[in-house]
Amino acid sequence: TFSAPPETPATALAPANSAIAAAVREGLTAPRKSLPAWLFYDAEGSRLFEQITLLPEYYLTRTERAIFQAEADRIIAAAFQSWHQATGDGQPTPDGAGRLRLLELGAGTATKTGILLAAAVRAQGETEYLPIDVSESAIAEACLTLTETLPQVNLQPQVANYVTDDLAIALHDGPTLALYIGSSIGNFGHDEAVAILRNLRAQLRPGDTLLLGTDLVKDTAILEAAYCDADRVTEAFNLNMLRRLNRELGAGFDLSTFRHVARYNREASRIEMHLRSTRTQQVSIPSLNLSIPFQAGESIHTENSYKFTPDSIRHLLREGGFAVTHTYTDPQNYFAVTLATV
Ligand code: AVI
Repeated sequence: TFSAPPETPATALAPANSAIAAAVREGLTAPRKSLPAWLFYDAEGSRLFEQITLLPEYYLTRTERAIFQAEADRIIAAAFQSWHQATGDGQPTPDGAGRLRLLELGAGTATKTGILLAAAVRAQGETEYLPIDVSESAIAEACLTLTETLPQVNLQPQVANYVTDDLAIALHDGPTLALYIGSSIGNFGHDEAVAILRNLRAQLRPGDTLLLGTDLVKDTAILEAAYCDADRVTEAFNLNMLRRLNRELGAGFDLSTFRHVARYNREASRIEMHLRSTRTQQVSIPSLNLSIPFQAGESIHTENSYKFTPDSIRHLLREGGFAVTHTYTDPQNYFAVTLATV
């Protein structure tokens, strides 16, 4: 059992911690325990995720990058083509009207985006880029790198949460190519994923395009290895969530009593990550006046990472208000980059 006396509301914590407190209270007092995946990304979690993207088992990042390297010029040309078909407008004029701008949801540090931006610069010269991210520091880092490497990119960063808030994007007198890459959409369930696409769709006009990066369904062993690597970086990434709760909420998780679990659920088409308690125990979270009971073998569900097929991508996009025009993939068919139009 747990106790949650009303005299210690989550709002008594520092404001930055109140969202965390509410999520932890809700997730750990439910019959099936869970914590939201956004809790992974404190400074240490973001550093560990960067390390994951370099692991030999984690094929996602390097495969998507290779697709961009091979297809960037064609992707930019296809985005122009879609705009041309919908509006009849031709090439950008010398005063800059009709230029393609790039917008990115969850831009992070935008390392792969540079490949697409460079292709846009090759096609039209000066290019506007609107990175949108909840993390101000990630956007600042992205802008710093791009200013040095691609001076023809004109940066219009926006700090916003595209999951919880309506987007508000400035009007533009040419085509917009929106990027939602890195398989980020895979960390949301179907309804939330559709809501994110519709939120974006509401800001776009006929002929604008979306480039969506998604991981594809494949052999279970390959998928599970990507989330359970030999160097145990993903284990550290998963356990860091508990370390964060210890630090930020004063929770008493003993990390040595939780095991990292990553399993592919084929019916649901998703990798599920869990933290499994190796023993029966109570974990106290004094700042929330909670004591959380764990049975031996009971787990906290920390993440879903959905895997797609060409059909499921097309259906998801259609529900979000987009029609697929082009699909780009790698020779092994591990990852898909899909261009869709409004
Ligand atoms: C950020 N996201 C796309 C990653 C994924 O593959 O679902 C997060 C991750 N979790 C464990 N490893 C990587």
